[in-house]
Amino acid sequence: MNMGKYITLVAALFVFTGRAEYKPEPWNIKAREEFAAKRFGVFIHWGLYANYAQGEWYLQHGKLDESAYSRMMYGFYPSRFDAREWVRIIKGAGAKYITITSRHHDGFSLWPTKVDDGYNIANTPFKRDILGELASACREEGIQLNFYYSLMDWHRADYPAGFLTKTIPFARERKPDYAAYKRFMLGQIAELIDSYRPGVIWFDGEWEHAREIDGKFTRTLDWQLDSIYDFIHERRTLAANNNHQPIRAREDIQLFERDLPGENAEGFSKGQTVALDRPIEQCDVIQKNVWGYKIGEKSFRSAPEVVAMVVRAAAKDSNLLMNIGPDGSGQFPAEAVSAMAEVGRWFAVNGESVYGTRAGGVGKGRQVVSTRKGDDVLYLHFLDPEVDAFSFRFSGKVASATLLDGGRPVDAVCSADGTLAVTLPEAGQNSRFDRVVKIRVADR
Ligand code: FHN
Repeated sequence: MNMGKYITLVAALFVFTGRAEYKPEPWNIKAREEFAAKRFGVFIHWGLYANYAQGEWYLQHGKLDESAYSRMMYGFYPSRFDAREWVRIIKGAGAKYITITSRHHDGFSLWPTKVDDGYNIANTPFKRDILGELASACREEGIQLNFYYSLMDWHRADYPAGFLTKTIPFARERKPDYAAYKRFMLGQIAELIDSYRPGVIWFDGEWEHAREIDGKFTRTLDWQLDSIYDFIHERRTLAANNNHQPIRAREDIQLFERDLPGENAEGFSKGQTVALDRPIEQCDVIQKNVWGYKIGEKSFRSAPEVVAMVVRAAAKDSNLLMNIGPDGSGQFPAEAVSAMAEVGRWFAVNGESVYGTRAGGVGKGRQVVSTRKGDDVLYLHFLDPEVDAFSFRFSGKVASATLLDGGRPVDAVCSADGTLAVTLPEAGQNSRFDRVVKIRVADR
């Protein structure tokens, strides 16, 4: 479209809707691209709930009284918290960024915020600025830090309680006032951005006021999200929203909770069409079924499972954000630490087949998937230890085909009918893990 036509179109839209069509700025597009290239991040759900060790929803699931739950602030002392150690483990796993709950639904803030009623880390016996320490450690190690931020709040009286928040026994008088609550959120977001320079503000909880009621999609609160997103963008930070809805113009990253983009296996992504013009991120849990640490949950994902999840996500043009819930002492569960170390060993050898790649476009269900770098390199990921061969339609010429781990040549035979048949050499010792074949495509 030439510039004249574009200006006319924008002007027409402005007259028609009263506002100009949103157009991301160049910094914003660049930040999106850099985010997408990272492909693997670690989510951290941590707050007062870690002390109860019953998952991050314990206040609501445990049918607790909010005033009783929040007293844990006076007993929060994670004596083993060491931001550098967290970052060492995460970086060692091959992850390129961290997204931590600055404030989850329970409303407790992990930094010494000046704009709340005192429900934050500064008033615990621990006192230390957790986000500040983590931000410094991330900066030292070149890891991006992002902040999860809950829109829904189970603690503040001015938050207009939706269907879930209403179920929580609340000792004070509720005085819903969205204007006041929004001012509070913007004050916190400005603090977070100015103090710690995150890459992304990652929202959650909008869904308490946007959901199906009697078969009809209904909004029970106007969150005024566009103005919140503009506020974040003015500060050169990306905005994302885990709202389980189709993406909006101002949202920089499309989020899928526990579902691969376009699949709705967990039922969170009904009606969420896949955005083709935005980075995508799938989040999931390493300690199964919970985000915040739960002492009785013994089931953890293994390293090959985590690798397969990252790879399957990358093969769908998506990042994977794998969650770890530290315990009340401030440490990651031992099972997660050992799995992540193994994941890191896989990434040290095979990382190039994930970082900075795009969807490869060929594959066989969940067993074989692919990623690519431009038109020159295709990576075939053999995720099922039982599958050692794969054929697909291929119009180019193969310059070389090798196993990424060790560099052994791989049989890659082109047929006259335009099929490329790839057969792995004998399965290596590493076959619990994704085996990657790197195919270099010859110049035409
Ligand atoms: O309710 C939260 C849950 O605790 C967790 O934070 C996840 C992460 O994606 N999001 C919500 C559920 O959609």
